[in-house]
Amino acid sequence: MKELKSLFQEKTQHVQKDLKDILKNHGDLQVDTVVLRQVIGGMRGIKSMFSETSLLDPIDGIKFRGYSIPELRDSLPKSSRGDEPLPEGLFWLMLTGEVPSQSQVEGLADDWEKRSQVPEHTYRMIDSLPLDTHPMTQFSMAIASMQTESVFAKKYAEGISKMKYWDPMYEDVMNLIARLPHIAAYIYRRVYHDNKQIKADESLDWAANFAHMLGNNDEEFQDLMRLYLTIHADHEGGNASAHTTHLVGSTLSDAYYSLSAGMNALAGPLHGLANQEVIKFIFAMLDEIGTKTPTDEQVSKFIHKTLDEGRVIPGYGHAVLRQPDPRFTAQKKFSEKHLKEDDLIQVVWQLFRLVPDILDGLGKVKNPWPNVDAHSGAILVHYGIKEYTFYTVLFGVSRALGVLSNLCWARALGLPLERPKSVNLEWIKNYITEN
Ligand code: NMX
Ligand code: MLT
Repeated sequence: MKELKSLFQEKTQHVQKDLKDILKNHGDLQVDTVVLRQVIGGMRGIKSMFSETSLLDPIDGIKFRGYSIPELRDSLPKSSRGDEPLPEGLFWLMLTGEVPSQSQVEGLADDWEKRSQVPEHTYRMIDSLPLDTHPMTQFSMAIASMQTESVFAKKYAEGISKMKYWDPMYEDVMNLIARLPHIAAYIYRRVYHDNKQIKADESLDWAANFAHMLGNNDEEFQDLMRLYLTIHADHEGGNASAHTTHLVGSTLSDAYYSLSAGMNALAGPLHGLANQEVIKFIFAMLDEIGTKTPTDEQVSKFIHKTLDEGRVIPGYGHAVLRQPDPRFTAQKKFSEKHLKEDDLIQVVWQLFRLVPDILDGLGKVKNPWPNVDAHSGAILVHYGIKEYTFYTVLFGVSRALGVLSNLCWARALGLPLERPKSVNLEWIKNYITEN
């Protein structure tokens, strides 16, 4: 899409100039201090990365280019058949900083549709994997297998100037995003529906077509997918999937290698796999208690038992947030509108009433509130997507929008190889002695 590409280029030139001036005039300005607890404790809170697409506040939650989730729901273009924002619009916003018009998002959806042909060898590679291969493994491998198509890798091999890196990166990113729903739906239908594949419907927007290829043409489900794919897209630069994608990309690996790596980070239970863990936890609880409508006392007992076994309560806690996640709240609002009577949704809300006090009582959990993963599974079950080992793939299709727009920015701004310094125990002991 020429319009988006040239607008992106224009925007990057302004930011490039600002960064150059900032580095020249304020490059030595201190923005943070680092204590040993952070060196040993997962670098929590250290301001050390640059990412334009979104910013996370511990209390207010995520803002995409200054827009909170409720603001996005008001401002981004919508389908004529739904109330939720089109994820195409969020991608445009993250890439350019501007809210697109209706015709601009439609043009972007058309462009992705034109780029959506997945190479045959990728399907063959997926087909060669055992059916019980985790869908995230299939997804990550499928993404890596398409690296044969990388325009960036080809141009780099031909000796392209570093000033032009952004251009083939943009092409790779657009091609990849266009293909992801097709790969994800292929994996879903292969693993859970006897490989009965559903052809794309070119008349639909990106999210609705994905819903269609998964096998559900209910307009409410299509709208849920628009919301889902919008709210999971980005969570500033430091989260594990965004950071991994950025780190790998900083070596000038192309978008296929970088996203595949980012998806491997998302596949961990403390990160994106938590969405599958939440519904597993709820099903195990209901199974053990023997009812779909447990009492508060029964639920509390199960939560305590889980904690006593040395396990975490999935879907609760966060490395940055210190309030209920606005992405949880957005899903709760959707459910209040459409799914109020659903027993499983009621259990999600019951956990929301009970878990925070219990976690608070442990005296060590910094954020006892629900995160994005606490709600999504129960909604998906309602619309027939009961196969929870697939849930993180859905998260991944959305997360690609954020981490890949970041990759475009990184190449356009010429961001360097990321390479922090590590220290060993001897160094730490010497440092303590000296200080
Ligand atoms: N249940 C039980 N214990 C918890 C929880 C929880 N939900 N959250 C934090 N803690 C514990 C944590 O394990 C640690 O214990 P210890 O000192 O014994 O090692 C202690 O509380 C302090 O951890 P925090 O500083 O509060 O949390 P941290 O920043 O290290 O980790 C998470 C953040 C998200 C990894 C953590 O809250 C967690 O494990 N949550 C459950 C998994 C989850 O929902 N992950 C999804 C996050 C969102 N996403 O999609 O990525
Ligand atoms: C995310 O969406 O990436 C998670 O909430 C984790 C994080 O922000 O660290």
